[in-house]
Amino acid sequence: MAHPMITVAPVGATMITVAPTGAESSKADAPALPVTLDELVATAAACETGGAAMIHIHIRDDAARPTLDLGRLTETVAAVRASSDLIVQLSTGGSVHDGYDSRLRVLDAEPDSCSLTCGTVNFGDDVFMNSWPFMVELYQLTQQRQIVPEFELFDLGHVTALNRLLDKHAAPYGGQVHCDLVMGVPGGMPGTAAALVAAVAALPAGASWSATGVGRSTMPVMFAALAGGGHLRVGMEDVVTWARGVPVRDNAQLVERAAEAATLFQRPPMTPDDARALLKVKDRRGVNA
Ligand code: KMH
Ligand code: ZN
Repeated sequence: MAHPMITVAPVGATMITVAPTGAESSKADAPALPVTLDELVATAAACETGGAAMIHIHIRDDAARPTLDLGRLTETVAAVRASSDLIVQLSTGGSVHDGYDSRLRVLDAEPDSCSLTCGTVNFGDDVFMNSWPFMVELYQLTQQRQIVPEFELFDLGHVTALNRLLDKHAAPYGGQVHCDLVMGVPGGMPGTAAALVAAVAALPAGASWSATGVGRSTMPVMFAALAGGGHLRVGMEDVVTWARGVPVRDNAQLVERAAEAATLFQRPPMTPDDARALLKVKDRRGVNA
């Protein structure tokens, strides 16, 4: 019989999502940032080996600037799908400078999953715009196209907006509500265990969730997420510093650290196939092959 003072640790495996590029860091400041298709494909393979199950993709143009060019996005989805088993998630957030129309068009590239941010948030000196009508339009498009949305939650109010979206516009494609808490953005919720607990408590019943902490909140958020039974997102979109004054070697290094932490926590990395089953992803492997 278990000792009454010993609480049961969260069980099951940990889904690790890698967000390798983002739209904010420059190649000049972070040379290990994958910005070409070849770099992204190599990153996907290395991160899958390291324990990732999903990749959250932003792409860059020939000058390494963020772009939502549909041709490039389509080519990227096909290349990553052909060279890895990772769930391919495209960002519909883009950069703070991208308009709603080009963000909606991302779905034409037919990813397995896409991000869907549940509200506007101050983003450093900028504003990341996500009006209610835009959220609804994007959500309905994911339902029509059978793409699994990942609800990006930068603030506690975004959790309220997510619940409103589900109440008014039914379940997502596949039926599983999956969220990602993006914490520590200047303007959003802080990357602390207390904020994570508050956000998780407000999630819809049955939702699965991961969390990522931007910058120096990466470690506290990782361990708080493991302790709370959540999944992990890591990658150079969110952090480019390994330790004080030490740049990240590459994305695989961040995935390997997350895999090590999850394994230590008795919740080892989930395979891409198990993550597909969890998120109810439509199997598009073979499409565009
Ligand atoms: N680059 C940020 C402004 C997403 O990918 O959906 C938005 C972002 C969220 O990264
Ligand atoms: Zn992103």
